[in-house]
Amino acid sequence: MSRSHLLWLTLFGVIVNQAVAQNRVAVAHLVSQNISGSIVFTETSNGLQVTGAITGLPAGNYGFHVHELGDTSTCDASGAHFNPEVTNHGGREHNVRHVGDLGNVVFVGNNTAVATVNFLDTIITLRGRNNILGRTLVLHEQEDDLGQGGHETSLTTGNAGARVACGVIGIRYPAEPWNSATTSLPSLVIYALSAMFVYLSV
Ligand SMILES: *[C@@H]1O[C@H](CO)[C@@H](O)[C@H](O)[C@H]1NC(C)=O
Ligand SMILES: *[C@@H]1O[C@H](CO)[C@@H](O)[C@H](O)[C@H]1NC(C)=O
Ligand SMILES: [Cu+2]
Repeated sequence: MSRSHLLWLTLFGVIVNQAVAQNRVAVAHLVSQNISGSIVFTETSNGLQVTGAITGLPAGNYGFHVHELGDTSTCDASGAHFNPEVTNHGGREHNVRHVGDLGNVVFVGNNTAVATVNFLDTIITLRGRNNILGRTLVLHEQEDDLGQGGHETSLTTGNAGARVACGVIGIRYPAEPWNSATTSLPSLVIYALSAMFVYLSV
């Protein structure tokens, strides 16, 4: 086999590898004395779809963020907002926001209020620099003012108050390693075959 064949084979392997890279899914469970909820993060071609439901708070708006550490020994142990670009706090749809700023969840209902969560976010990811895997999803006791409340903590936390529930964001799918940008079993097979051809040809 010639070197140009090898080059094409390797290129083919890389392209197929990209094509078969699976969409990743992560999950976080928010549990405390009165609160119960599960939030799922699903990769799509347009961003990360965030879906789920939370119960246990009165109707209203409550701050909802990804915090930087995966330590939930207490919700305070999860550190500050995930903010790799070191910006001011903002709303989910603002140009200036922490990566972890997901705005508010809205609880609706009189006796048993429920927050239904369903939005697409183009900033948080499950790979690369803004990967939220292993960090913590936090629900606050107050509304996030999205940086616009004029309070001394508006530009750092949105003045959202204490943390009432939190959960580490973990792998739901696939079970195979997430360490490479494009992991999947078929891609590993293709790389192994490419390497074998290179070995046999030299
Ligand atoms: C849970 O709800 C009960 C009843 O409303 C309340 O008394 C209690 O303080 C709540 N617990 C927490 C941690 O908010
Ligand atoms: C809450 O109760 C009020 C009055 O009882 C009613 O008009 C309203 O529709 C209820 N809201 C929800 C979300 O159930
Ligand atoms: Cu927060």
